[in-house]
Amino acid sequence: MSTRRFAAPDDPALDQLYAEVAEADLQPLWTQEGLMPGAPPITDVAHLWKWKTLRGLAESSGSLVPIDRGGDRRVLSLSNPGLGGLPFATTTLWGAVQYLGPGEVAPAHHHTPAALRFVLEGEGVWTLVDGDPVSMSPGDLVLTPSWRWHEHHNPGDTPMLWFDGLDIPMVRALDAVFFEDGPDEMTNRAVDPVSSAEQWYAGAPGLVPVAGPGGAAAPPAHSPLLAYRWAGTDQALTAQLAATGRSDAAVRFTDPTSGRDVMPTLRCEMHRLLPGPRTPSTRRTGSSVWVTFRGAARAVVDGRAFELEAGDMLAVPSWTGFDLEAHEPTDLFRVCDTPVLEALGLYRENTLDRHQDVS
Ligand code: GTQ
Ligand code: FE2
Repeated sequence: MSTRRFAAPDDPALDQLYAEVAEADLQPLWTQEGLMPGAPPITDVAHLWKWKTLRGLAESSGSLVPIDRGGDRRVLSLSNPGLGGLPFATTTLWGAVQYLGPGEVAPAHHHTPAALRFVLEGEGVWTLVDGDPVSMSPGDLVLTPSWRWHEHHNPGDTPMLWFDGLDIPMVRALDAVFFEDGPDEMTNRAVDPVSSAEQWYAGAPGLVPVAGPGGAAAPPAHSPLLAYRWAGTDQALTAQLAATGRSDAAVRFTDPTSGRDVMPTLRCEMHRLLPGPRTPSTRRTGSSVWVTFRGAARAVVDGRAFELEAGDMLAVPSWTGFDLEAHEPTDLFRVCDTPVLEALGLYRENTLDRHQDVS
C-alpha cells in the first residue's frame, strides 16, 4: 500500500479536517503505514529451548514450588524473545514443559483454550479428561480439548515431564478465554492403561463405532479419541519408511471419525528422519513448535542452524524457511495452527528453489 501522505502542512482546512476526524475517533486509511505490507511482518523469532535447561529448571521448580489449589499447574512456558515478554512460544501457540512430581495432583479445571500433551519422561501418570482416566507414557499424545475437565495425577515415585501445546494466543486474540476451577479431585490411584475413549475409538485401525458413547448426539468439534499411543505412532512411521524406501516419514494425528485434525485449532504430526539428504526448504503461513523426542538433527530456520537433541523444543514462526537434516534416526513431534489457516482460506506454502543458505 502506498504510504504517501496527503497532509499539506500549509492548509489550515485540511489540518482542521484531520483534527475533527481524530476527535471523532476515526482514522483516514490514506495516512496508515504498514497496514497491508507485501508479506506478514513477523515479530516472533526462530528460537530453540534446550532440554538440559528446561529439565533442570522444571526439576528445581518441582522442589521449590508446591502445587496448590488456586495455583497453576507447574508449567514453564516457552517465551519467544521476539514477543516482548509474552509467555507464548509463537504468535499463535503456547508451548511449555510441565513437571508433575511423585504423589502430586494438579487439580481439576477447564478452559476454552485447547490443550495437548506430548509425554517426554516418566511413567505412571494419568490425566482425567471429562471423567475418563487416560494413562500417560513417553511418546504418547494426550488431548484435553476445549472446555473438557482435566486434572493430572502422579501416583508413582518418579516425576513426569511433558510438553504442553495450547492455542491460548489464538483464543485470547478472539476474546474467548474462559476458565473455571473444578470439583475436588479424585483420589490419586493407579488406573487402567486403556482409556474409555480408546476402547471406543482405537479398537482397530479404520474402524469406528456405528453409534458412539454419545448416541445420536452431534459429534464434538474435536477427536473423541483422547490418547494416541507411541506404539501406534512408531509402527505407522516404520511402515511408511518401509513402503517408500525414503529417509523421511511423517504422520498426522487425526479424529478417527472424520479424518480431520485432532482439534479445531491445532494440528499434530510426528516426523521421522533417518540420516540422509536435507529435506527441501519450505515456508508456510502459520507457526509451529517442534519437540524432539529422540535422536539428533539440524534444523535450519530462516538461514539459522539449530542443533536438536532429545527434549529440545524449537519455535518456527510463520513464513520462514525451514528444513531438517538428521545426524542419526530422529523423531520429532510438531504442533501447528494450520487448521485455522486452512479454515479461513489463509494457508500458503511453498518450497524454495534451493536450500536456504546457512549463516
Ligand atoms: O495442564 O491443564 O501448559 O491449564 C497451561 C495451562 C497446562 C494444564 C499449561 C493449563 C495446563
Ligand atoms: Fe488446563
